[in-house]
Amino acid sequence: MKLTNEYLVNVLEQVKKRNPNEPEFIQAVTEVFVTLQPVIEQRPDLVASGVIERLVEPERQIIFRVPWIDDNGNVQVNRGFRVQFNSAIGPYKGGIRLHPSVNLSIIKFLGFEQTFKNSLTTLPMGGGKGGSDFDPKGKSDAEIMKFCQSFMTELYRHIGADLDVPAGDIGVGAREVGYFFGQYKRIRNEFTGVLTGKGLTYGGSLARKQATGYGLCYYTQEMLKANGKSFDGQTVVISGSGNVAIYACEKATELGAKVVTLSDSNGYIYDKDGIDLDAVKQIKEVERKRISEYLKYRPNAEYHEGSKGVWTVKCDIALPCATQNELDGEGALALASNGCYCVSEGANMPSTPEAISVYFDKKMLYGPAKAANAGGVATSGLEMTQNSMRLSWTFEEVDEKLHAIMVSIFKACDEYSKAYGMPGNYMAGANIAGFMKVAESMKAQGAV
Ligand code: NDP
Ligand code: 2IT
Repeated sequence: MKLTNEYLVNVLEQVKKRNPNEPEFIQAVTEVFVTLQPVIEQRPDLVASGVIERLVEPERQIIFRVPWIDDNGNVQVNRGFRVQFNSAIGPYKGGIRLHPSVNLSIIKFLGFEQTFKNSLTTLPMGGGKGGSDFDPKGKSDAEIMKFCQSFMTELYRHIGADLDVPAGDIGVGAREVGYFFGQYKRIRNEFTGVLTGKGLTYGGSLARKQATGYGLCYYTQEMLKANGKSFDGQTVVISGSGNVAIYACEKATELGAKVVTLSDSNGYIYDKDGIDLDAVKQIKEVERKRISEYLKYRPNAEYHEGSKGVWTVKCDIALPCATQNELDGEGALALASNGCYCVSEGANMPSTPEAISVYFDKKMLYGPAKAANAGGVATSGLEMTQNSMRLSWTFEEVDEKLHAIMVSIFKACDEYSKAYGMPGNYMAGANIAGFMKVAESMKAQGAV
């Protein structure tokens, strides 16, 4: 699909002019605009109320210095970000990413997509995202704590349980959320549900850790079912070996699939007998080591340098769960030529536009990130609910709600794709369904 709608072409030109040097943000906006064309043609009222121009401009962007002292007594300085993108349907909500590649473009693309994703969850959450170019790799626990405390020493004044509720993303799990929470509580002198993904002893939700990976598989299962297929007996390739990848691997295996790969930024492992997840959890969650260590547990598995090679492994279903633009046109063609018929996204924007074109050309099933990985933030929403009620639900209760949400997200993608004349295009379905709720809310609240 091409962007031909004159109005959207003009707005996109403005976005490009106003945000030079932000390729990821422009990529995310372009994808959404292409799929919104039929809506714009039918809804001149949304154009008249300036919804589109407002949607692409964050409500607030905060950039700050994060100084901290390393273990050698040296001062280190990182850059911190929080982009509060859209609060039309609820308080800003979205993760914090700690990775050396973090910059404003990446945080803005993530915050923009989060707005649509959160809308799809059916829960009242706006869109936001934050992060820093801090690299957690090789840092001691004390350094991680000092960084997190310094980051929160500025961030605390911009967030709150009814204002903006951060959580984890790349490089941020329960350990970092714990340090953020402790510092927030100390400065504010207030114990509130200001972050999600917390530890279970102080307000965290059961099943939040599993939620993104499990949710990805629940969504994919619905998409497969609607197309006469299932996970049972299928070979699955997963990239990444972090929080999303691990629990996608666990659920896909439980649903009868054989997962044969995982990766990190250095390379990928191939285990033809199926990934031994206990070994992976030990390496990644306990020891925080590289995925190449897997061969110590399973000497018959293979390790290959270079993460992109993972897409050359023969499979039926691919679940990219590492990072943006990890799967390009060449990777998509390699998947297709090996018989892969389904790509469903655990990571945010893992497929380049060229890869997405291949999925459509080859008539593959494509589960877009905003829908397929929404289980994480949906369960964060459930954590907020539990915190507000000062109650906690059992694992089964949360998992059941997560499952129901993912089923309803697939249903929305399917119905909207059909209603706008693009049956089976779940990317368009997700973008339109997510957009409609936000757009109606923005129109109703006036030009704010
Ligand atoms: P983790 O930090 O737990 O794991 C990230 C994984 O991706 C690691 O294996 C990491 O390898 C790999 N990775 C990260 N950056 C790169 C890169 N530039 N090139 C190659 N590999 C890379 O993060 P999560 O599992 O939480 O997040 C994975 C993806 O899922 C991200 O896109 C995130 O935005 C998305 N997501 C996460 C949710 C959550 O709840 N956590 C919810 C929804 C989406 P290495 O160790 O070598 O860096
Ligand atoms: O991209 C995402 O949806 C997340 N990193 C989870 C955000 C959250 O608030 O749980």
